Amino acid sequence: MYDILSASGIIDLIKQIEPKATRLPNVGCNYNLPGSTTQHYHTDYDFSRGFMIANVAVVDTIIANGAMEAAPGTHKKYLPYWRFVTEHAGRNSLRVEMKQGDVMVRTSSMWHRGMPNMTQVARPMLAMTWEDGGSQLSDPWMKEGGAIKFFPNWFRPTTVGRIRERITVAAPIIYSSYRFASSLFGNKGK
Ligand SMILES: O=C(O)CCC(=O)C(=O)O
Ligand SMILES: [Fe+2]
Repeated sequence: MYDILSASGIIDLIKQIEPKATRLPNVGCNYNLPGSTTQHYHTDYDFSRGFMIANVAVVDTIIANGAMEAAPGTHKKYLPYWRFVTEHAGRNSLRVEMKQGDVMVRTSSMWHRGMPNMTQVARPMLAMTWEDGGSQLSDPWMKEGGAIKFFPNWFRPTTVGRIRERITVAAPIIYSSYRFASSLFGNKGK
């Protein structure tokens, strides 16, 4: 996949937009499971350390299997969550549907959220990411010895993490309120 992105000029495009993306990317996948629920709006990293992302649709990605919702333009200035909410920065948000093989090039600083997968089949989406310039490994594909490894996403698979996740799914407003309040004091922009 990297070779294809390279041959089609997409890696060059990413380096042109973000010259700090000098190394090979970290390689991962967003695996949207059946029965998932709407994620909270977020950015993927601290604003001051924003990095480039190439998401490749490995299957057709539509509303039904959880095409991401993105808020265009929200990467341009640092927005704590409370500002994102009070400035209605997500008002022009759109669902990014992709055909198999489509590539979405974005910055980690653009606000977005994963959406419910209402189908019976998991929806993978490849993610090549250039955190702090790219992977520290000479061969990023040999991470975990080249094996596939599943990682939890936002909530930890511990008792406390599971309780937090259940509360968020049942009453998202509780988690949003917590994030709104903590963003008044923090300065990370996630
Ligand atoms: O899987 C997706 O569509 C997006 C998920 C996402 O934004 C995340 O986990 O950070
Ligand atoms: Fe994300």
